Amino acid sequence: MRFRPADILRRITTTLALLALPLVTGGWTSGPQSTFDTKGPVARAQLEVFNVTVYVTFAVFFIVAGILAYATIKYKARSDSAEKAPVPDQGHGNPFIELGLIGASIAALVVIAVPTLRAIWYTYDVPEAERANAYEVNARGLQWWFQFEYPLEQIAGSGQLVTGNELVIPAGRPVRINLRTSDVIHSFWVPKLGGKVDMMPNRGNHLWLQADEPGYFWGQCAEFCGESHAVMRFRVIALGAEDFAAWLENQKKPARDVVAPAGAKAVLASYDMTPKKRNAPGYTADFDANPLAAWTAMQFPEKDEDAVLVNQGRKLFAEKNCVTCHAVRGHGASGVNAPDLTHFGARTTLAAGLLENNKPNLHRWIVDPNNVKPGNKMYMGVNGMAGYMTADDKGRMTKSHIQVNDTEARAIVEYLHSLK
Ligand code: HEC
Ligand SMILES: [Cu+2]
Repeated sequence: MRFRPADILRRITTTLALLALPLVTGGWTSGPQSTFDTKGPVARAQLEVFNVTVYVTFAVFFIVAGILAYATIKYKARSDSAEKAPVPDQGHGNPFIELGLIGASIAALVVIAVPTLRAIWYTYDVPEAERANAYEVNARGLQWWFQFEYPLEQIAGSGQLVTGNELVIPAGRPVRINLRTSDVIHSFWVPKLGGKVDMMPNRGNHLWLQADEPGYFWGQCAEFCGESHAVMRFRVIALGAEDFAAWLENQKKPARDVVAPAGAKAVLASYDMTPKKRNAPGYTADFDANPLAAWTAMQFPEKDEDAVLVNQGRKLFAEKNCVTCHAVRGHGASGVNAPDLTHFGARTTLAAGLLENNKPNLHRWIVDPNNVKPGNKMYMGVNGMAGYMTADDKGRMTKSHIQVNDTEARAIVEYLHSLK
């Protein structure tokens, strides 16, 4: 088979054009999990290491590919007789070229090593000078969701503040995150802010990150940890100093009580159950356009809250055994195997960042969690607590333990959304 130089050139340009396509269209540089769109110093340090490595390896690639292309075209056999000609005398290498190549390789590695080592030290822990200003939280991985503990925020009678799946941090301050796991290895990663560091059994890892400004960021478990690994997500919400203090104050309060006026009747709230599909399943356009504003709006009780329904839901939450796994501080629920729901109504996502926390999505989750997130522990049971399914006497997951019908789900949704 013979290639003409024009053919080779066409192939090379097509390949390069294909590789460059995501760059041109912004496919690599935007999106909620892009590491190119950095929003904090740790992520920037990591991007810098990536860039330096890319520049050096691209330079090596173009030099080698250029020499190869030059030799291929220039010394190509252009006729049948040239093709059959004997191989010319082979040289034995030139010591200057060989030493030069060794030297150049070492130089290239040094160019990569210097910023790499600097970044390893910088990203390992909060810099000495800023330690006094740092905030500290613990992040714990569980199949397949995240728990966040605030050791600096103690609540009388119930220990430290605990939340799930949404980590709220102060913007403009370094945050040291102690990484723990309750089961297998997970990994903590917030692409725009920093990561990833593994959460290892019996080993205390940590990392730090900082958000330049208030914002809403996506996080993701980055270590394969079982069936729902790919949808083990979380969010980081960075707030200005005042907003952060206000958020903490509200979180430390027990769950909100909603009192129904005497004689009030429930109006069955109706909502469209069609799943909304945009960038991520269940996300609405409003939410995508400004997630931080959507988050802020969720901190306040809903205007059309149905007090009677809320209280029916509160009763059902206990009757359906949701309390065996979930805690709702102040409402008699103190389960420890699942996300704390004390202020669940103020979170923007559900099922570990998988879906927007709106009523139709929450409804789907409560009626049939396995349909939303296959294999999850709310459905399968966890630590000996029966979930929606429970084992029969032969250990098979067959009997359905918790069943929630549509009417009941509407009440539970109203209750959970009242928990601001
Ligand atoms: C066997 C323990 C168990 C029981 C019982 C249980 N859950 Fe859960 N629940 C979980 C676990 C585990 C998760 C996290 C699932 C995931 O994201 O993988 C969860 C997640 C949730 C979430 C989403 C929380 C978040 O921050 O993403 C809601 C809401 C919820 N459960 C409501 C309920 C309701 C209502 C009931 C009762 C009808 C109930 N759960 C019963 C274990 C349980
Ligand atoms: Cu994981």
